[in-house]
Amino acid sequence: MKDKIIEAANALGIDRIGFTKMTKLDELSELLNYRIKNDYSCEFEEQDISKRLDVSYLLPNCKTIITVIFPYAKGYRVPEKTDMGNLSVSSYGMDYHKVLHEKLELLVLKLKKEIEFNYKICVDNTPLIDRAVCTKSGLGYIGKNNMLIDDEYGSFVFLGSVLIDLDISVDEPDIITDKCKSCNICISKCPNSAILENRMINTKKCVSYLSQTKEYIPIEYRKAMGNQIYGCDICQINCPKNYKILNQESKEDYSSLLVDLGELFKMSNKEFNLKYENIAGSWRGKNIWKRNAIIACANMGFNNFYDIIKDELYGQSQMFKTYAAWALLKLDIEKSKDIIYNRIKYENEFISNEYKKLLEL
Ligand code: B12
Repeated sequence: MKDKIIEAANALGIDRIGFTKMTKLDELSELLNYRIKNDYSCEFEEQDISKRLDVSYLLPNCKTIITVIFPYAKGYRVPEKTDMGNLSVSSYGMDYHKVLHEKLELLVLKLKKEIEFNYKICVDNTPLIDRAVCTKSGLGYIGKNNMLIDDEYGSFVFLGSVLIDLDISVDEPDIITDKCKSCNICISKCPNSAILENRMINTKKCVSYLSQTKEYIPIEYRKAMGNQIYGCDICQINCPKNYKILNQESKEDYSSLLVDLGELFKMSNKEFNLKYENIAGSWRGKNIWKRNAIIACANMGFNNFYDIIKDELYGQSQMFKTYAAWALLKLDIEKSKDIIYNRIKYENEFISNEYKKLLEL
C-alpha cells in the first residue's frame, strides 16, 4: 500500500512524501506551554494545548498520517525598491491551500479505487502542527527561523497531511541534525528581531503576523513592516539553504506580487475580491491590506498618498484613523500636527488618546 501511495503521489507531481503514526506529540508539550506563557503564540493557532498534542479527534480511529511538502518560489527575486506594496512569495499564483488540498484529494480518490478508508486532509487549517508531523515522518528539519527545510527545495515548501484510518508501515526518519550549525543570518536579518536565540519566534513581533493580525500594531513594530502588504520572506530569502532554489532558472513572472497602492486605496470590496480572492495573502480582506498600505506609505515616504491618507481622519473607521494619524506625522510632521490636534475633540476616548500619544501631549 505504501508503495502505491508513493507512486500515486509522484504521478501527481508530489515527490516528497512521508508517513508517521498518529500519536500524541507529547514531546512538544513543554514548547507549547512555554509559548503560551511568554505570549509567543497567536490567534491563528488553537490555544487549547491538549487539542494540539493529540489530534486524533480530527479523524476517528486514525492510524497513519501521510505527509507531503510542495515546493514554490523557484527563481524568485526580491523586487527592486519600488513605489508599490509587496506580497510574500507564498502568495504567488493560486492559493496554495486550494492547490495542495486538491492534489491531496486527487491522491485519496486514486487510492480509494484500491481500498476503502476514511480520511481528513490538513493544509494549514487544523490544530495539527504541520511542521511537527512532517519532520516526524522524515521530511526535512527545522531551521533556526522555525521553517521546515528540505535539502533540495530549501524552506520554500508548503506542508500538507492526510490523516487515514489505515495502518501503514511508517518511516524511521534520519536523525535530524542541526544543519544551521553556527549560522545566525535569519536571526540578524529579521527586521523586528522576532527570531530568538532559543529557536523560537516571538510571533507577536514577526512581520508576517503583524501584516495579518486585526489586533493593534504597536508603534515601535510598524517600521519593520516596510512595504509589506501581506506576509514576510526576509528570514527565508536570506537563508543560505534557499540559495539554490532562488537562483534556479524560472519562467514565472513574480510581478503580480507587487501591489498598486493607489488602486488599493480606491478599491471596493467587490473589486478587491475579483482581483485577489484566489491568492493566499488575501484571506484577511481588503481593510487589513489597506491598513498595511497606510503603514507602507509612512515607512517608504510615499508622500503622493498624503491626501488620501488624510481623508481617513474624517472617515468612519477607527482602525484607519489610528494608523493614518501616525503615517501623516511620519510623512510631514509640520503640516500634520495641527490637523491631528484639531480632530481630538471629535474623537472617542481611544482615538483621542492615540492622537495625544502621537503628538506627545
Ligand atoms: C500560526 C502560524 C503562523 C504564525 C506563527 C508562526 C510560528 N513560527 O509559529 C505566523 C503568522 C507568524 C506565521 C508566519 C508564517 N507562516 Co505560518 N503557520 C502557522 C500555523 C497555522 C501554525 C504554526 C504553529 O503551530 N506554531 C506553533 C509552533 C509550536 O509550531 P511550529 O512552528 O509550526 O513547529 C515547531 C514545532 O513543530 C517544533 N518541533 C518540531 N519537532 C520538534 C521536536 C522537538 C523535540 C522540539 C523541541 C520541537 C519540535 O519546531 C517547529 C519550529 O519551531 C501553521 C500551519 C499548521 N497548522 O501547523 C502555518 C505554517 C507554519 N506557516 C507556514 C508559512 C509558509 C508561513 C510564512 C512563511 C508565511 C509568510 N511568507 O509570511 C511565515 C513564516 C514565519 C516563520 N519564520 O515561522 C508554513 C510553513 C512551511 C515551512 N516550510 O515550514 C505552515 C506549516 C503552513 C503550511 N501548511 O504550509 N505562521
